[in-house]
Amino acid sequence: MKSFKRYLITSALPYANGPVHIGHLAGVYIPSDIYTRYLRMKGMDVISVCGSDEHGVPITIKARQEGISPQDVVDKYNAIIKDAFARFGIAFDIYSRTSSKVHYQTASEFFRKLYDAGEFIEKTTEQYYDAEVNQFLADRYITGTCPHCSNENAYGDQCEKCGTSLNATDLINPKSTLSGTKPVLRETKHWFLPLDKYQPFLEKWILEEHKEWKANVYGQCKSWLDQGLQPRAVSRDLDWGVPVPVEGAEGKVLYVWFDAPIGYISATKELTPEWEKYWKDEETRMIHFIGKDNIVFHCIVFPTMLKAEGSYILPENVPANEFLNLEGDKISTSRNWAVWLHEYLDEFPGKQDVLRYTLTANMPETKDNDFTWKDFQARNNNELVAILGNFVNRALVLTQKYYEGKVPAAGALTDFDKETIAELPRLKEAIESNLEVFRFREALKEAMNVARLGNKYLADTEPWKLIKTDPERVATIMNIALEITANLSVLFEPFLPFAAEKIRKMLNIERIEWANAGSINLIAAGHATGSPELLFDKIEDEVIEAQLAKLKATKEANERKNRTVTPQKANVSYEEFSKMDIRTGTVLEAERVPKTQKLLKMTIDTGIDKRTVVSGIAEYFTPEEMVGKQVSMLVNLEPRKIKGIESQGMILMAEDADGKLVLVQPAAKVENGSEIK
Ligand code: B3M
Ligand code: ZN
Repeated sequence: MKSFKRYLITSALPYANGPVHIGHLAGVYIPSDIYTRYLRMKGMDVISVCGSDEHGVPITIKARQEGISPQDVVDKYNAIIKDAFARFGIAFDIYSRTSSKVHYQTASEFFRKLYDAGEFIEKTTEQYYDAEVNQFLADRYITGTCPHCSNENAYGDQCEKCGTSLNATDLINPKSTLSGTKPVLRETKHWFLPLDKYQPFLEKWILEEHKEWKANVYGQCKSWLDQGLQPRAVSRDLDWGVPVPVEGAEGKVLYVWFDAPIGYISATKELTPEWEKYWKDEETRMIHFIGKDNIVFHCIVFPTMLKAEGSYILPENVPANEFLNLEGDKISTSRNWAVWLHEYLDEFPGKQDVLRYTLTANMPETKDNDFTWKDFQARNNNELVAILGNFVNRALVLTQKYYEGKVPAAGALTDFDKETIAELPRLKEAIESNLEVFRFREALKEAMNVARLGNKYLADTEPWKLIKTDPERVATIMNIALEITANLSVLFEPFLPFAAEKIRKMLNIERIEWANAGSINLIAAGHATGSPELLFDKIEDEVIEAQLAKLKATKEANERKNRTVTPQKANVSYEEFSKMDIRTGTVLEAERVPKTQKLLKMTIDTGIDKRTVVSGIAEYFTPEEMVGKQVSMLVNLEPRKIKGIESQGMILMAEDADGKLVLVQPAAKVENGSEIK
């Protein structure tokens, strides 16, 4: 085991093309926050850096959608994200942005150093180019037909229908989304990082030396390595990003996944002049908190960059979580299927810890997990209120009642007291050992067990019954109950910082170091506690129903949006239209055509004559329903044989996007044979 002097914690830089939602929180930011707070309480030298990822195609696409500049997009979302993190109490030492000057400089120098050392391969390849707008096209700017499933709206990098990842050149009928025209292939030069050259190094470093990484992370790395790494382009033809700092690279920028992780370095530089000790000293333990879709970049690409540069340390661990779903559905920014952090903070003021608690208890550590509002309510009411809040409240209220708020001195301890007290260091140790290996759910459970222990202690000792007969015993009980409360203020600090602070305020104590927790020597006898208040309050059904209604409205809006209307057909002249002879008629008889699902055979009084029509409407209308109905009918349609029956005309129907048929009828009864024009 290497020894470490300090920690550098990084959290994936959110793209500044939208706000942060609960999926981001559960995947990345709550884990990194718990871990950072824990290390700080242990008195470690630790810094936590983050910031907005402000480059890349997602930003330019958002700008196009909103009709504003990429700079406007990142300014807007950087502000929203930064503010929401601060209100939520995420303990970054710095929240920076990759559009900062320091970052441009840092990223350029980094590239330049690798370039000068001959680390890159220069390659000219053919890429799609939109001649109409004079621009090379990023994969996301090209759509076409998927060669695997024939989906006509596949992207140049992926078909979202069948999930296959594609090359833009695989698409059938490629189309530029910028101009709608067919893109042409054109030669362009780019710089490639030779990951293949670093394969042996990566195999040894990850597969042999980091077997302790989480199974999902290790597994993904292994599968990448097993497939064999290929050189990867680190530049793009785009007008948004850090310019490639070499001659002859006009119009080219660093690939966003090259510049973004360097953002961690830039942020550290901005934070402290001593940044190098966090990045270049082997005694620093660097930990990247990320989501599962970022694994390859943080475990393979960025470490290769750092290794090639030569003066940087590598991450010790890369704890990635899986994804969180919302009410059984994949969280999606474009479908607005999310609980947005900034909205939550507005709608649930003072309830940061309820969301922290729910998301930690459901953290998708080893598999995808689901957030539901009902579970949120249950966790609050049955756990935070009924267990943690209840215990803290009883301890403080009884102290107020019996001792005017002063901590009573303990007398002789019973065996039960001793057993209870002995649980404290054991639970503390269980929290620690889980946190050390990024098992946050388990750690939280153990913290909750401390509150359970307190509740059980009071329930079993029943001080409210003894106060009349044995006040001395009650003093000991309440002393221990208050010591457990003080322990809670320490042990919950990484998870529920707002509640921990409230407990400290109620106890009227300063923050206690982690090392001192687990004992019952945290508050002196005679110490005056503050006034008790409720730690958490119950969340009522109406509140949850309102959130569910909001989601339901989102779902309905999405469904409306998805209903597509068939585009208009080519124009016809009045001449052509007037050739069609459409009349009103009445159905006289109707029967199913035997051995078919859809066909009805009807006799219709057209006003001109009585004739037979076969129509594919049997799934929507029974023969009985049709008899007596007035219909609109194209009477001069060329007769044709359907299942051996000659059909002499066509009944007009309205058909919606789902294929549902509705009769087109005159609004009031008219004579059969009336012309419709
Ligand atoms: N912005 C991707 C993401 O949010 C990306 C992370 C960058 S970390 C250097 O999933
Ligand atoms: Zn497909």
